[in-house]
Amino acid sequence: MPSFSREEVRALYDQPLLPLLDEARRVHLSHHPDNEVQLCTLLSVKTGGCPEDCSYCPQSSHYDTGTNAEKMLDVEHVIASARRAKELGSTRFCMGAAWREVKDGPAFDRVVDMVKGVKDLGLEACVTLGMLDEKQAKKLADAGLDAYNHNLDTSREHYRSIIKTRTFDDRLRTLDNVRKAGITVCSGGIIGMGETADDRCEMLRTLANLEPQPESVPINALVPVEGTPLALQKPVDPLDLVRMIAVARILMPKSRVRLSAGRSSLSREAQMLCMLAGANSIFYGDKLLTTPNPDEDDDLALIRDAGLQAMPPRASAEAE
Ligand code: SAM
Ligand code: DTB
Ligand code: SF4
Repeated sequence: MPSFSREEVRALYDQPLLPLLDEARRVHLSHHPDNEVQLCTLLSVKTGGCPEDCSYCPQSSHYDTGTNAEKMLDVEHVIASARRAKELGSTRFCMGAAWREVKDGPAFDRVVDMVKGVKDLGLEACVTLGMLDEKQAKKLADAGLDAYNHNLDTSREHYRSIIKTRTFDDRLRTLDNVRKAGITVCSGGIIGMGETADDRCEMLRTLANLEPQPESVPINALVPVEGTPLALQKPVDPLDLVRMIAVARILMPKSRVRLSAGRSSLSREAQMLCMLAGANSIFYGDKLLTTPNPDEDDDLALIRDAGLQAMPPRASAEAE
């Protein structure tokens, strides 16, 4: 099992971009020769009013962002959205709730029903609901859930300046509960939050040293949202995103690396470089959870022009 050192990861990250891309591409092609990009659709099933204070998040009740607490969606609405996503070509449906943690009761039971409904459509199902204990994870696994998204977001050190209401260890504990329940792990992070290159490397190192490694690694570029403490952050250099994806690809050869939030401010060229660096999934559909995402048609054109193809539904029944 890999156990990467700080120095090893930093040495990878510090390579000049083209040799780094060569290596990432080589690793990518030897583990993912199919040239496929998985399309995943996100839906916020419970928006806003979150008690956590994540500095990047429009859904935190600590900040005045214009995103307010809404009622939880009903199961029928969610299944109708999932059906639409499937018709448009998505093979994975990810449902998000602005919760600090899962609490047993009717709201959680409703999520369980949503998962069952999404699975009945033959889609992969992923949820992101905040912290979770082992019993709750087991309940989701029994409903057929394929993956649980819970991002580390940044390095252990930088974490405390981004989020004060929970710890990095809380995060790792939930990932452990998810893993023990037999659900695949989706965990990644965000760049553009004032972190250093060391923070970026440490985040990737923590993910890559998990045993087993996460099956899914979303790499987000901060979407700056007015009202959040990070609203005025300098936009990330797209080549930093490329670099981050390349290092993730090399450290986690088998994982699906997802080019996640932030694509609306990237050129087609930058997105293609991300795919060259090893990204083999995007969020598809004109909305992420609360912020915009590129139009479906533009994304299909991008994939076609890159000579790639959308992953067909065949693998959708099995977990990534
Ligand atoms: N409340 C749950 C949690 O925090 O795990 C689930 C929902 S939360 C919105 C899921 C992830 O979205 C966060 O971990 C973060 O990585 C990402 N995210 C939230 N706001 C973002 C933003 N403005 N830009 C980029 N990524 C963001
Ligand atoms: C992830 O890493 N990115 C997605 C998904 N996992 C849940 C969420 C991005 C959210 C971007 C801000 C918003 O739309 O609210
Ligand atoms: Fe809440 Fe998740 Fe947003 Fe943090 S990232 S404020 S936990 S919804």
